[in-house]
Amino acid sequence: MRDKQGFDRRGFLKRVFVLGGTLLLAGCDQLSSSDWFRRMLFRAETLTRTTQRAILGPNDMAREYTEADISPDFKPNGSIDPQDEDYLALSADSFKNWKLKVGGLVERPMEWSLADLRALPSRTQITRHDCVEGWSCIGKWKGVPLKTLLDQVGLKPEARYIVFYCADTLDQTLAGGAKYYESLGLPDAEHAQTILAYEMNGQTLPVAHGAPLRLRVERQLGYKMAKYVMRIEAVADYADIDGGKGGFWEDRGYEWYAGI
Ligand SMILES: Nc1nc2c(c(=O)[nH]1)N[C@H]1C(S)=C(S)[C@@H](COP(=O)(O)O)O[C@H]1N2
Ligand SMILES: [Mo]
Repeated sequence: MRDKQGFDRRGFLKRVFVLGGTLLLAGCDQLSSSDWFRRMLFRAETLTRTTQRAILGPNDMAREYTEADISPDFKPNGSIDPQDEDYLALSADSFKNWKLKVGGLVERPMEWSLADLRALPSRTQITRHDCVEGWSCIGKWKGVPLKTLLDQVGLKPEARYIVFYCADTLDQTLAGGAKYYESLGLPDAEHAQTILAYEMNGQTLPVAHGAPLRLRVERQLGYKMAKYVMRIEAVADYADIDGGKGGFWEDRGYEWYAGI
């Protein structure tokens, strides 16, 4: 982003945050007479992690914690016991007949059973989950990086978003029977910490937390992390899916990009 004078503010802010106070102080005398710099300084004080993350770029990693930090009771939220018929049929035999379908704008649509997914290289991460409702819990997640699957199916050049279709109807009255779904842009979909988790805290993923498979996208809020994932689709646009805003909660007013 360049302003009228051609000054690259985003690049400047990035260096300020990367190098810390040194650059800020060094540049201060020359720049403090400029109006926008005073505004920027004011904003810098109130900058949230949201903005810092956005400034630091798509490959910035979310903080990872140690075993000792794991929350003794990780709060399950939203759907915690889906009663949808298809889901009950699959959970009845421990998801042996469940398959993750990946299609849409891909070269080779594919399906994976849980055993297939477990046989792929995995990533384990201890991260903090922040819910928009104002609580956080730290948990350990093991799963397959989403990028591994996307590489296998081969995204077509038109693919811009990855959509996750879930098994659950969150609330019949609230949602009018709509199933939960979510979507990510490619930078978050391909991020190293974006995994499809089948284990939580060393155990098979419990139903309350999204069995058999749930998304972890560590630099965004909890509602982006689709649980009970059945199908994944690469699309050019999500405007024609359900309410058109890219997710169950987005269709009900939440931000599509829920950066933290
Ligand atoms: N399919 C589905 N995914 C979902 C939800 C849901 O209701 N259904 N709730 C979301 C919200 S708001 C949060 S905070 C997290 C909760 O994950 P947890 O149950 O593991 O705490 O799941 C997210 N993913
Ligand atoms: Mo949430």
